[in-house]
Amino acid sequence: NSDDSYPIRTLGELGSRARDVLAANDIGTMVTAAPNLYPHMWSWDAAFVATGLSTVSVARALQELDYLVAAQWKSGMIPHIVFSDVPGYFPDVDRWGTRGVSPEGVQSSGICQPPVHATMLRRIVERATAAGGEDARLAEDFTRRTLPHWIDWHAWLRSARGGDGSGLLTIYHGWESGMDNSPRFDGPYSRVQPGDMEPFVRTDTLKVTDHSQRPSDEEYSRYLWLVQQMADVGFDDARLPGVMSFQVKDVFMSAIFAAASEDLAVLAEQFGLPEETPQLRQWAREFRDGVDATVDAETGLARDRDVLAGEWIGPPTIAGFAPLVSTADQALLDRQLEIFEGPDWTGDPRLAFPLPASTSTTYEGLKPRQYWRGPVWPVMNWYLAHCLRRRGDGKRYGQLREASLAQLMEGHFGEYYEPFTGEPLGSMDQSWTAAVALEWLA
Ligand code: 9WN
Repeated sequence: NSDDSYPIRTLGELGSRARDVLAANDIGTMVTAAPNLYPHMWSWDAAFVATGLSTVSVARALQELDYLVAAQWKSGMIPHIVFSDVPGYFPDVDRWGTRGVSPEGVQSSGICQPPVHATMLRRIVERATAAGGEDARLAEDFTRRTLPHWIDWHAWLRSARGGDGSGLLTIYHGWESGMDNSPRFDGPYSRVQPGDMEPFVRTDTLKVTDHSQRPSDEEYSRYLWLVQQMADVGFDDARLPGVMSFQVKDVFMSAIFAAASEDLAVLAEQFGLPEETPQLRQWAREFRDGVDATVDAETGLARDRDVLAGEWIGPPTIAGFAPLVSTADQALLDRQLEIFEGPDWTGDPRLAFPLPASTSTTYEGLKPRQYWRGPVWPVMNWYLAHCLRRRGDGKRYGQLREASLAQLMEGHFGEYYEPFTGEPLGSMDQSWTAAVALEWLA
């Protein structure tokens, strides 16, 4: 780790360093999300990590998804954290209170995260099929075996979180969105009043010693209060709407669900469950329409909805680009791309690299160093670019690729980056950052 290892000099070296990061974070059973801060498996991280791993080994990539799917709850929910035995992350499985609720032998949290899995599995299958031979056989066997589980996962999301016909999924915790402290959730969180609960000590602030890069203590007490509210009703899906003091229709997660349902339909058609495809395509349509209907005519951005307050959520965050993921409406797509490339987003001339920040860089609440309140997240850059490429937009994929690779050459595989200086922030050697570096290079 001498100073002359930074920045990285060649793309070849970037690739080999990314592979080293994933290998170092691999504890055998899982690739942990990050070496110190996150010593466990996170649901959506695992999906991105798997696609990155598949550039190295399809077998190892599938093993990652297998480990996640083995933690699926009886209901169909795939939990947001599957715990390893490595200590040091809070809240741990005991604080979650999921023992006896989660499947036997599984240590997990009791909430979910965005369903990017089917989309990433489709990507891995395409890569393996193109390679042929053993890789193709492994991917086919894996997909045939696990398809019912992914379908159950989508069916659970649709029924437990999206059964009201809105075409939008409800989240009961900001952690479920994967964008924990985004200003999207400031309104809903302002109405969460923590009651009596066991005291707690955070561990994240021991690891990210500049605390201004992490959520505040006040935010954490609300996060923990919501965990307690769920644990008090035994994580019973039917009771959550009656007890939870945070309920948001998450537009970005809904778009991911729409796109992934379409990808799952393609896999089902190809690998022996064609009878499932009409249902999957129906969900894809329903949620695509749900997402489109949230768009604010004035700003052109999609919006979340605060269910309890009955209000649309205003702040301009990256979630506003949900239609880039899911829409089939060309005029809406064009408008979104214009905004995406305009001065409030990737066209802001002050940016170190033309990449989307987690909130608009002209938003008055922008906090360029704080987590989901402003930094640029490499994993989001690749996911959005992947969605554009899927639409046939190779040009924009190429532009985002060039900017992303330029950003990553500083060499630390940061969890997130300061938009104007390009400084890596949060955890270093973050697995999904290394994984998307490999995708950009593939
Ligand atoms: C809580 C693992 C996860 C990501 C999330 C990111 C962060 C966890 C935390 O880290 O959340 O789930 O402790 O801050 O917000 O998107 O999956 O990388």
